Amino acid sequence: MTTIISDPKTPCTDVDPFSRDVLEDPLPFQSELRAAGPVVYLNKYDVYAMGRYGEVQAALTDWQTFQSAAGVGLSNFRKEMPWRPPSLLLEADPPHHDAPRALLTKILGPREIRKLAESWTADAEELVDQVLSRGPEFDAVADVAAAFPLRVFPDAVGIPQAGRENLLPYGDHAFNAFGPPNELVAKGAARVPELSASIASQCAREVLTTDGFGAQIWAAADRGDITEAQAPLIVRSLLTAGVDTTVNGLAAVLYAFATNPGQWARLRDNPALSRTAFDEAVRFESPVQTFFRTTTRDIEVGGTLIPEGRKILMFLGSANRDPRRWDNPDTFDLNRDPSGHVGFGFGIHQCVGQHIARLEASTLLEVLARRIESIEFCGPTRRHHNNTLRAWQSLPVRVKTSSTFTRK
Ligand code: OVM
Repeated sequence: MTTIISDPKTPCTDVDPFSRDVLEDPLPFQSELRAAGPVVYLNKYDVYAMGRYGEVQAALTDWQTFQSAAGVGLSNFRKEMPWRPPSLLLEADPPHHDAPRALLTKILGPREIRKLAESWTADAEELVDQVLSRGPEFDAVADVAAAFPLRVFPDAVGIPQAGRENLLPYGDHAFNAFGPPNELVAKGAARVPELSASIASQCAREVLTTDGFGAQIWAAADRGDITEAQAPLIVRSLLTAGVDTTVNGLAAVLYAFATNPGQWARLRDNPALSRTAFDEAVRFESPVQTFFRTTTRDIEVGGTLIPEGRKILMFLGSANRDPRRWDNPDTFDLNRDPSGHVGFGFGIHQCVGQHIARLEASTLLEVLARRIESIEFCGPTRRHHNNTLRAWQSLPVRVKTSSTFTRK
């Protein structure tokens, strides 16, 4: 260990939060992290970490001190070449961040996207009917949580059919690449040239439909709100951030309901709870577990002096289960007000697609709640390991369909 920690009072740990053990079940480590102190040093990576809600939320709010422009992964853009051109949103700060952010805030705003609700409900009905017509057993990940976003989101962006099979693998690698260069990253590296080329080709003006989010981004370039060079990278942000995240958000809420039948009954009684349910699942499971920030100056946090230019790992998932902030944090509870969770981040970088994610979730959940009386697992559930995502590989379920729902 060559790094000298400037503050010897800072607790440290040799545990690797990106190890297979911790990825399989991060909760015990996160509990120890919160107990150890507001700031903990991760010896293996020579970085700091925060796991308590208060400090995580405050640091995400203070973008001037905790910048994103040096990269939100472990690797520092100032020292190492990034694996792809940096995102103009995620990996930028004001003033560069402003125009792309303002554009997506408008295009993906709650009012703008309301017109999608009707067709997404019809899509959800068709998908769910199709799945149920094959019998009461299916995989809630492949058949529903992945199938639904892949059915509605690429169309909403306006990308061609060809290459859509690359969206999930590309996102999986992008989220792995925020972590350390471990075997998960190595496994994805071979396909980077192919996947990057495929995604880049889907961001070009010529291939996009005239009525999607992609076309709206290019129209902003025509108006001069953004540059022509920025447009394809902003489309790329939608394709990177908008698929694996929603797939795992939907998987999270389906898992939560399968393990909490009483909560499913509550949703069926009151489908208007679908949005609360989704946000509670995002809090409970935190599909995006972590992001790094980099200090722009020396900053003291909870008695630890973090020097300028250091990486800090923000544990969103840990903050979302911090008992200092949440009553019974390990309970999935539709009675709770989950707002304030940091599962979408917090501050100027807070997920700009969150209204899209909620619309996907609410349209799907409302259809499922009408058609399905009960959900239970009928086989072993399997996690998918990713350096950043808390993900599911497989959730085999058996459902009982509603007696009020009859097929024609
Ligand atoms: C982006 C991007 C990529 C991954 C995640 C994300 C959660 C954004 O390319 O802008 O936000």
